Amino acid sequence: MSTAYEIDELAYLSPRDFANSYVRPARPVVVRGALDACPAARDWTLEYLRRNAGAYSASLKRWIGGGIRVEQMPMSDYLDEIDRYEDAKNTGREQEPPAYLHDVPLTSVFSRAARDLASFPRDFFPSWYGADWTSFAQMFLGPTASVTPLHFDCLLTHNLFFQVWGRKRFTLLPYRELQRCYPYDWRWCEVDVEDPAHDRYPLFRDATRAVVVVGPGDVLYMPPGTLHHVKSLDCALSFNVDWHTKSSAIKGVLALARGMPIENVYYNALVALGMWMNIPARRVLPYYKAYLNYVS
Ligand SMILES: O=C(O)CCC(=O)C(=O)O
Ligand SMILES: [Fe+2]
Repeated sequence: MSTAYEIDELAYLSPRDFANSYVRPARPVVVRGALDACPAARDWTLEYLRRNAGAYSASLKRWIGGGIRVEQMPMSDYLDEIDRYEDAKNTGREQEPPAYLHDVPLTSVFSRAARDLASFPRDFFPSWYGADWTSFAQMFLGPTASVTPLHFDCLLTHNLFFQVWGRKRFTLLPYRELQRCYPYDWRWCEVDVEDPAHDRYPLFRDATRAVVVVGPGDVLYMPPGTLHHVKSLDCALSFNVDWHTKSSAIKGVLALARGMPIENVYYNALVALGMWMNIPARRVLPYYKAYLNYVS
């Protein structure tokens, strides 16, 4: 049987304890309500999106047969689709769910993200990111039951995941369990944690895993390589920051030898160069930006 993999849940965590007790030993952690004081937690509603980003061309994803299909749609139409789907669900009518607005640059949708998140302590991130950390954030908006299949983050970055509203259920496995999850295409896994088909994927039975539900205001930390499957329990808005330390950036370059795609290595090299040569994040960002729209 699988053995336990514990995730600490805290009501408060200082940046220093975060670095020493979680980042350094590569332990995941959830900080409940860490976003509560930020205007983003209150202001970033569906109505706000309709008013301020209705014309934004939303890049939506569906996972089909081991691949990803991307479609474009104006945000206002996407919000209509979500409304229709959630209404139908609430009255017991089943419909094909809308696709998932998945992993797009946060500031392209929330132009005032830096201001609306300014009260989140920026020293959760290495000082290199400074006040520019929101420019590295990626957002996720999807209907109830949206799923991101099991994977690890493709640059082997640290991940701080911010749940703005709605709930998501994360199933986490440490990187050492990768081979028990039947990986393909560098970062994806064949096994479906919700329906693991043990006869086809027998190694998964013994894989250590943890389940944690994040809700409004919660922040989840995942160390580099953490395998995660994410299921939205409600219509949900989230964002994350994939970030490096000096050490993970170097490891991210050396991962070329372990099969990391060359494009990923390039993005890691940019951050490594920036961090080790003291080139400010805002000067690296123009080159790194393509990663924020990179589907892999
Ligand atoms: O929220 C999701 O559906 C996926 C999140 C994720 O994969 C990430 O933050 O890296
Ligand atoms: Fe991820």
